[in-house]
Amino acid sequence: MRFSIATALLGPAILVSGAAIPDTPEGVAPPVPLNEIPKHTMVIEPEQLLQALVEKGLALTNGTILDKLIPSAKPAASKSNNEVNVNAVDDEVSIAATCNNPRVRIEWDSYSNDDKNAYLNAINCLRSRPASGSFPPAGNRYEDLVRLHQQVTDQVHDNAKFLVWHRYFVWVFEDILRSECGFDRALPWWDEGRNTGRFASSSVFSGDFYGAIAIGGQCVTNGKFANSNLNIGPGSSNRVQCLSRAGDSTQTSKLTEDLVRSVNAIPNYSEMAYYAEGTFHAYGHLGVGGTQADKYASPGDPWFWLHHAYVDRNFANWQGGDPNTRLNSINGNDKNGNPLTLDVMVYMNGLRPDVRIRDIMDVRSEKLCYTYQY
Ligand SMILES: *[C@@H]1O[C@H](CO)[C@@H](O)[C@H](O)[C@H]1NC(C)=O
Ligand SMILES: *[C@@H]1O[C@H](CO)[C@@H](O)[C@H](O)[C@H]1NC(C)=O
Ligand SMILES: [Cu+2]
Repeated sequence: MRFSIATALLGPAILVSGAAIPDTPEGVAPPVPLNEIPKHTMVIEPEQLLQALVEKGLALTNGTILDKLIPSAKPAASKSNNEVNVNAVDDEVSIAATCNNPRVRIEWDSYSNDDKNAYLNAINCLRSRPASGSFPPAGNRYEDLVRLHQQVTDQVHDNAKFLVWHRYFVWVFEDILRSECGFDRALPWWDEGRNTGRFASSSVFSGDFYGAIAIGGQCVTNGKFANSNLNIGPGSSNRVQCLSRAGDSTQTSKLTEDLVRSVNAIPNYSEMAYYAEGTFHAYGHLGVGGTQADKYASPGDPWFWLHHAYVDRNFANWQGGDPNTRLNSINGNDKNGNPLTLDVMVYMNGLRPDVRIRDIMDVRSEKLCYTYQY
């Protein structure tokens, strides 16, 4: 298997032509130079995914999934209009204990401006709260989460625990946002495949919300998180640095709806998880770049949660393709080569109670109790 580490390392820092790089304002630490950021290196090119699918007999042609390939990759046959009812509790799924009224995570474009502002303000609320003291050198409550991610990065990346750990991590973030900053709305996710190659012109990266993306590794100086100092990272080290980005549309151009459908056409959990991590997951991190490309400290850029909710939504959709099997079994190994089972623990290092994988396989479980708009 050929990993395009070169692409990851040499990925160009694309600047919007003509845009001046703003000086770092007083009190804002300089960005981590791009070549000092320990980036996500598990990167699988779309061509490699295609090749793997051909080898597995899940052949694709012309970049589009053939319907005949995998029945389970298609929407459930009974949903004949194939539009998912936002409020529907899927009564075909009678397996795990299901909650009666799951929260529906809403796609960014369906999320009102009022919701967007409330959500980003709630994140800033967490960033203004004191750290717990259990995750030094976190400088605020939000950074407790960043530090936790940094602590466990090697356990929960590059192996089959990746999807389940991050599922629970996003849920814990949401739970903290609700309980400590009064956030009482739906959690958003962003349909990145629908924005392939044009992240820079989306409202997400506008001055109203997350701020600019195509700034060549410089500090983010507009939007809700302008001129932020971060205390966690780069990598597994810690020093004060600004929130930075280095948008790279060559990465985000690879992140298409077809690509996600292709990954989700793989019936084997650990193989699907491997390609999910190395393709759309990696392209999103590297495509936003700067802080977000840091494998350890990427939650320092709050865009992380939109991205990982999207990764989780793709996982949930994959599970929905064959719920009887995919909500009730797991395979693959942890970092040490031990097989994952439904009884394996998912750790939050005290931020929230640890859970077993079985508690979080179904997003509609009593524990999690959410679903996705589509
Ligand atoms: C590509 O594949 C799709 C799905 O099978 C098919 O509908 C479409 O006609 C194909 N396009 C070409 C140019 O062959
Ligand atoms: C799933 O894929 C893994 C990795 O390729 C393999 O070891 C395992 O046997 C597969 N499981 C099934 C049920 O095919
Ligand atoms: Cu991660």
